Amino acid sequence: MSNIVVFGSQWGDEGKGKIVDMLAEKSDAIVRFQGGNNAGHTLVVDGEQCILHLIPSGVLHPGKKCLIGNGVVLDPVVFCEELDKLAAKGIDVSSSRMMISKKTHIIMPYHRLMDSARETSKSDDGKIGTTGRGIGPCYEDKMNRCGIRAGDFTDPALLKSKIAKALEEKNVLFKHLYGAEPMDAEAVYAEILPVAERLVEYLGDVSSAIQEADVVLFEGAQGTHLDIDHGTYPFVTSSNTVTANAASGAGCSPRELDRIIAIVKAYTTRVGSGPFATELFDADGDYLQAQGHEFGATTGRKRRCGWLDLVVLRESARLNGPTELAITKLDVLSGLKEIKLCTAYEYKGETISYPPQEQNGMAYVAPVYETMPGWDEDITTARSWDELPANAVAYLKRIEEITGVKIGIVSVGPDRVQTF
Ligand code: 2SA
Ligand code: GDP
Ligand code: MG
Repeated sequence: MSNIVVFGSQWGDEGKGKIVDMLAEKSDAIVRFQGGNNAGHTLVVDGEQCILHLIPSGVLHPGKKCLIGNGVVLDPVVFCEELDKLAAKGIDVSSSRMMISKKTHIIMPYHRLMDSARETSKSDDGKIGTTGRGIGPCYEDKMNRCGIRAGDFTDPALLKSKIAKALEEKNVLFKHLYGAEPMDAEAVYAEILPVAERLVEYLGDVSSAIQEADVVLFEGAQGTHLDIDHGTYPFVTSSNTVTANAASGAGCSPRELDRIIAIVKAYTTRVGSGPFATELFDADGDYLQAQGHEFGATTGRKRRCGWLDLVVLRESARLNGPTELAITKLDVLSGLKEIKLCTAYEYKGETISYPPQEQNGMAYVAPVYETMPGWDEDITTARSWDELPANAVAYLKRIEEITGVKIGIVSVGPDRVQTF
């Protein structure tokens, strides 16, 4: 059997969690390789909803290994809360199946404070609209080579000295630049120590665990256009969300990545700031938001909605090399008279097929649309292509045609079983 990578091909919230949960049944291990608890991955099984932020979306399948790779930034307090919530539902979250790489970087309270202080200090048009979870500041410390890693939890003296060192610099910024209260190193250490001690038993060598599993499912978070290099910079997250990072963020060779599944929402959403060419500000946009229940799974923010952008998908295909597409939320489009697809952009007097490369170029493109007829039927009980209305099939076929990638999975509702 071959390993699988699941990634978001738009701006996140494509329904990765649902598809990972579904594919986990036939996998041995599920591994997160980037991002942190900014992610909100929603699973629905027998009508019961479960939102995961850090723990891989395979956890509801007994016995599957759940791994946190080195490329993740982990808030240990949130991780413990998630363990406790799942345990209360009777799910095994013991260290016999859960593992955190010793190389995973740790989100500290001062990262969360830095995240919110920075956002508050920015003018409205400069705000990124982060989730406020401390993601960016934690990755900054990683790159600056002063981060705290999960492996440091085994050495309290080292942990204490790293906290003190980090705060020497950050407290100057808090006090003099952001007008925030400086943090006390002793208090931060005292807060983190019990959580650190609890997590020691979960630390391990994720690279080896991947080698030992027959089928590994790599679970991407956020989406390609939030990638730190390839996304709509600076309105992006602070990690590489593209599939190439599945290997380095989990600790294996790119040759281990076989089947690559692009998760594509049948329309487009974005949460947070940043350009969004096909965004709708009319009744159709409201319809997508309401029918799709488009609210952030972590922050509860209303998601911005718009038509499917195939320029965005073409770029995702180029960057990620998908072997197939998984189209989600097709059911949300039922009831629309006409559906639009953006096939190109007008930009600086030219028609272009890929997003502009210069910073914020996406803010100045005008979408070129194709219009297709919609359908009225409720498709949430469809379990094969044959059970879809002809117009829905035509819409899917057009997506295949323009992206040049075949559709392998179609999702017509939030529940695990609403898929074919
Ligand atoms: P951050 O917190 O530094 O990663 O924020 C930077 C940008 O990345 C966006 N971002 C996301 N976009 C979509 N979904 C995400 N997860 C949650 C969800 C979001 C929520 O599942 O709905 O609940 O609001 C996610 N995480 C980060 C973020 O909006 C910024 O634009
Ligand atoms: P992720 O971050 O990519 O895992 O996606 P989220 O969980 O943040 O958002 C996707 C939302 O759509 C969740 O509420 C899912 O339960 C829901 N969802 C997933 N697939 C479908 C689908 O095919 N149809 C409908 N109506 N909802 C879906
Ligand atoms: Mg999400």
